[in-house]
Amino acid sequence: MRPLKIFLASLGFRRSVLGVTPPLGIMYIAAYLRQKLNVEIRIVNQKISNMPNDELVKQAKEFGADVVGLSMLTTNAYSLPYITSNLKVALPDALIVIGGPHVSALGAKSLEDNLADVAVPYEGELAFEALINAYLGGGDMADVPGIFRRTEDGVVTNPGIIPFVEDVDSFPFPAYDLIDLKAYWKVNAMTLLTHMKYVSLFSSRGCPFKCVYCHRIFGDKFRMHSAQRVVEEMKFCVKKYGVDNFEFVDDIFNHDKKRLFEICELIGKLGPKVGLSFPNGLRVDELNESSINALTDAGMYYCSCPLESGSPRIQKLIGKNLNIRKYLENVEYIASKRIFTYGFVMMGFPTETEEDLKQTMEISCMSRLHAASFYTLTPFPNTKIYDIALKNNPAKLRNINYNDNEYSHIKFNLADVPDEMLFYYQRKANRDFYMNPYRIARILRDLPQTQRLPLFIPEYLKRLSKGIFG
Ligand code: B12
Ligand code: SF4
Repeated sequence: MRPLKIFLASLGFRRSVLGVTPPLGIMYIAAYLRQKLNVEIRIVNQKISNMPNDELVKQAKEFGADVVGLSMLTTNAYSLPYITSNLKVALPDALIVIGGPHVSALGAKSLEDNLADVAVPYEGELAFEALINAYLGGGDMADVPGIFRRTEDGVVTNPGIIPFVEDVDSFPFPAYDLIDLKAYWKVNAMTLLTHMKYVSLFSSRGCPFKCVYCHRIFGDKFRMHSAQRVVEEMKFCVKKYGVDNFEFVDDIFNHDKKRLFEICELIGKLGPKVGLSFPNGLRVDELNESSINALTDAGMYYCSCPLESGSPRIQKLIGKNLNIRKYLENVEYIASKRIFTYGFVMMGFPTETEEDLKQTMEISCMSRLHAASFYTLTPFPNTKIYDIALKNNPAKLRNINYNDNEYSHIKFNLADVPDEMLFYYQRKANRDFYMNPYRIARILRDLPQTQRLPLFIPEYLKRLSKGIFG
């Protein structure tokens, strides 16, 4: 029997300096499906070449796809209506499945403005397998729990929830062979560095914390790849692709302290020296000097340090409950090792006052962070912060447009201060934070690829002028 042809695409366009990472979600799904079923899979990441939508549809048709799986963030979902209606013309018999963070956020609504047949929220491997078995006649799509289906009577939500896989080591390595890894080495990675032979690793799934702005796509139970498995994957990438850099994009890599030390020890035995970066995935107040030493010895050179808010009241409100004193101490210690530290800060939380904004700015400026981004809170559906905003101020949610939004350009304001004040504090934070000769000297000393700094000046100027020109 000929293999079932599955075309998997990650949607969206690359804009400005934003990074493009290998599409791990569909790479994991591809590896899993080909282990379980007789399938031939092609992967396309629209962002890597800014492939036009028509070209994407053409490639799916040329491939002769029986099933098309589309993956996307909410900010990238705006092309779904166009892509799915053209796929329906090009491949009238193909099953179109959508998944990824957007479906986890919007649920059944993700099928409303487009022609996809099925939508899968949360972890995708088991559900996709069950769907394909049903498509091939070995079951009924109505029996796959927790998915959304288009039927003659409209969109139906199947009862139950898709189970999360407990033993994540049972997943094969993501399908590196189905992407052109070298293409990712020519564009900015999530660290915004480039020209590194790197891969992204997602070494654990799920997070037990309860930040109100977060989806927790992988549930609230921390499920981790074993240290052996993580380093085995690294070894595989080193040997097969000549990789010498690893970007961890976990939700909370350091949640299991024992595993952190084991991974670092095993990396030490890997042979060639590798670089480690954490553009995501470290909860800084859960680190201590010995874990920081272990990560540094293992090769860490870049570490993002999410603060979100410097106001203890807001920390409580958003459920992050960061220990700010410990955060500052740890940032200082990490930075003292000349590891580039990058702070993530958010402004515009519901009920946030001028006093809270000032506190956030002061904590950021007094920290030893090398760099920081002062973002605007964006409430995504299916998060608690969205429900809070809906209750406190529904009018503010009415005009939200997620399309193509990215980081600094977002202008929502759910705080208790006028827009002018919120944007004023974002501009001031950007000014006061960076206009510090010691910080500038440390950036120049510790940032890998300092020669690329001029590329970020336009972005910085946009941030410095946010709200001034409308
Ligand atoms: C790497 C990353 C990025 C990268 C690239 C992401 C990408 N794929 O394009 C960069 C740096 C560019 C980025 C940017 C942003 N990001 Co980001 N990012 C991540 C991060 C840290 C890891 C992604 C990853 O590789 N996960 C691992 C893989 C295995 O998971 P996955 O892709 O979700 O896939 C699984 C399921 O979703 C599902 N699945 C996925 N695709 C499909 C397809 C089908 C057909 C099926 C059936 C199932 C399925 O199965 C997969 C395996 O189980 C996640 C956090 C997280 N926990 O995932 C946030 C996350 C995806 N980002 C998020 C956000 C908000 C953003 C920004 C919008 C931030 C901002 N305000 O500017 C920007 C987007 C800007 C833009 N315009 O594009 C949110 C998404 C929310 C949403 N509703 O879309 C997340 C979930 C963080 C969070 N906890 O809220 N991000
Ligand atoms: S620590 Fe990170 S992944 Fe966990 S709930 Fe908070 S934002 Fe989400």
